[in-house]
Order: sequence, then C-alpha cells, then structure tokens
Amino acid sequence: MKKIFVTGALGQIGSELVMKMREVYGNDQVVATDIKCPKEHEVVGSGPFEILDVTDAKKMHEIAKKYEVDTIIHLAALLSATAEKNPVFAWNINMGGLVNALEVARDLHCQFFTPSSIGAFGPSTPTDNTPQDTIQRPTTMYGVNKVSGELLCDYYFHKFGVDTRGVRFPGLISYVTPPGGGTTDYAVDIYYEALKRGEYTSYIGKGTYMDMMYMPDALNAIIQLMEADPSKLKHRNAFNITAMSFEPEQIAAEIKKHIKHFKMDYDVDPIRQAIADSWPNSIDPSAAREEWGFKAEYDLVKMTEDMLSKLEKKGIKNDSEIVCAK
Ligand code: AKB
Repeated sequence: MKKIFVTGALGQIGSELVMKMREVYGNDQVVATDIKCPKEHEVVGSGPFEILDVTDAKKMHEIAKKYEVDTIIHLAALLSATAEKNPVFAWNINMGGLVNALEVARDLHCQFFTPSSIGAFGPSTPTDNTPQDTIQRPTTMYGVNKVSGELLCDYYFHKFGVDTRGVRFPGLISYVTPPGGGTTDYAVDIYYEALKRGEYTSYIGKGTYMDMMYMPDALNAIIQLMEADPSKLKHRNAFNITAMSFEPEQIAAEIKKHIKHFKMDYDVDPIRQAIADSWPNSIDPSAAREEWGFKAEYDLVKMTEDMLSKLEKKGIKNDSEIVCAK
C-alpha cells in the first residue's frame, strides 16, 4: 500500500489530488502538507495534515520520516506570472523546494512526482505540435525553473536511482480551487465571470493559442503515470500532455452556446501576453500515449458543459440575481 506525501496540498492541483488519492489509496495513506492551514478545508479535515514550508529541508525530512512515506508528490511552486514579478523568490521556492524534496526521496527511497509545464518551452521551440524532445530555451524565470527541474529529476534518477516521474502540464481548468498567478488562469476566470456578470475582459490577446486540460484528466494522468510499469518509460521528466488548444475567442464562443448574452472584450496584460507568446500553440502528447497510455477525456465542449454546471451548483451566479433574491 502506498504512503503518499504531498506538498502544496491546498493549491490548485493539490486540493483535488489529495482528495482523489485518499479515495483511491485510503484517507490515512495520504499526508497533506502546505504552508498554510485553514481550519475548515476538507483536505485538512479528512486525513493527516502538517504545516510545511518547502524551503525547510529539516522539517520536510522529519514529516516524511514520521509517516514512513514511500511516495512524494511535490506540488508547491510559484506559477509563471508570479515568478516573473519576483524571480529570485521564485528560484528559491521552486528550486529550493524541489531539491529538498528530491533529497528526502533519495534518503527514504521514495518514488517521486513533480509537475513541469508548457512553460518549459521558449520562443525558439517549434510552436505547433511541439515534440517531446526539442529545443528548451525558455525566457521566463518559471520556464528556467521548470527546465532545471526536469534536468534535476533526471539527474536524481540516473545518479541515485530515485524513481522520478513528471508531466509537462498545460493550463489547468477546474471549478474547485482557483489557480493563482498563472498565465493560463484567464481560461478559469472566464467561466466565473460569465456566470457572475455575463461578460469577461481577457488579459490574453485574440489569436493566442495555448494548451489546456480539465482537472479530472490532470489528476488521472498523475495517478496513471505513477502506477505505470517503469520498464515501459523511455522518458521520465517530463512527458508532454494536453487535452485541447484554444484561443480566447474559441472558449468565449463555447460559453456563448450556454449563456447567450455573454460578451468578451480585451485589455491585454503585456507581462502575461509576453509569457504566453513565448509558449507553444500546441504540444504533442504521443510519447505519453505510447509509454503509459495517457488519454484525455475532456475536450473544450465537454469541459465547458461540466464547468458551467458545476460552478452553478456551487452557487456561482449573476450578481444582480443575488441582489434580487434578497
Ligand atoms: C501557468 O500559467 O503558469 C501555469 C502553467 C501553464 O504552468 N498554468
């Protein structure tokens, strides 16, 4: 039975992954950690939880040892736009946290997962159907962290035999926990604003294509890759995976099918636009398909239907309707 240690457990991926893994492996088998500890969170209430700042190597080791974990899912990191605002801080959290987690994995013989990103590519990377193995010269601090992280995880595999595995995530879209500080976050915000106000101002410009994925597919991908037969893995850190690629007009058109009066305009943020422009339009996930059977279930149509209905169930609705209802 796996005993899994998760960092960044209250973040966008962590808050759903912990609950899913507790369902699959048992509540007590998943030790969630985060720098904060809100009292009322289901992750905190449903199984072991510890406060951890990932730059604190000693405490990380102590917690992992205390629970006798055999798997580490290292998620704590700053996303692209936040990292660009404070690059040295991002280096310290993203790289410092990663090397600490890898050291724990080495010492305690743990299997290891950490996500990379489409941000690991840069302007000199082929932009369409970006291959698994290609040029990686990113121009953002986040991208530099992600490429360095991929290489560091390969190093720990080759040098120390740590079973490191990873994927390059596209923008992740979910109705549970909002992302924070990413470039692809517009594709989450747009659903909330469509329901609340019937309109959205996109900070990403018209015609900017980026890869995206609905959270259920992302969670399945992590579990599937961690369960994959190691003898089948030619790559490890990190596999291209994607479910769809779209530009703002396309997601807006899809939302309009459900909310007829929905309107979108643009007020482009130069920082996030420059980051988006440096990333691929679409990546090729064939290595993930071939080596461990990756397959996404949700495309833009299916995701939009599910996202809007789940947000409505959560009570996200037109502000004026809320005022009228009082
Ligand atoms: C971001 O926008 O920073 C992330 C990512 C694609 O890695 N969502």
